[in-house]
Amino acid sequence: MPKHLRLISHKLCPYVQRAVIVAKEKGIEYQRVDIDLADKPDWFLAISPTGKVPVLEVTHDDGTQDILFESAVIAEYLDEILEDRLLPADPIARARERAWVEFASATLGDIYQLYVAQDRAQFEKALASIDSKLAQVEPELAGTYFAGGISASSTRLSRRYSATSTSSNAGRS
Ligand SMILES: N[C@@H](CCC(=O)N[C@@H](CS)C(=O)NCC(=O)O)C(=O)O
Repeated sequence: MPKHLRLISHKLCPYVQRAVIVAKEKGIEYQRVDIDLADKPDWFLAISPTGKVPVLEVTHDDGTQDILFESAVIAEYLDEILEDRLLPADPIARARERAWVEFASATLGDIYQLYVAQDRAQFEKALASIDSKLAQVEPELAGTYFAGGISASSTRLSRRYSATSTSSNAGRS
């Protein structure tokens, strides 16, 4: 085990949560530092190749440090430094799990597009992409609260976006 782990984070980032979940599940101690992504500190920009969180600063017993970035990589590293792996030992089973992690990354990316859509067409495009991804996982989740909740909230979000666009356009003409 390394001497110290520092997780550079943001309090709302779902990618950070991957690292947090693995660390908590395995009982790994770490220090969390939340930064302001709208005003990234210079020390963070100096160590982060992508400018994104999470970043994990690993301090070894001899005082040397390594910087890890990308949430899936950080999560796997945390899984590997203590026994009782979360990822399966069988190569095919492990490859499958990694593939679904990538799938989840793409889904989170689509959800982010909902927040930054500039117009209704972009918003609908992101929704369609999320729906097509959920359609692939929903058979396994059929009848659960999660599947129904997400579909219902997609519909509500779409309606809310229409209402917001209408009201924000009102008065401009
Ligand atoms: N592929 C990256 C995505 C991380 C990511 O998008 N983090 C967002 C916050 S949730 C971020 O740092 N955004 C800041 C920026 O893009 O400038 C990962 O899995 O770690």
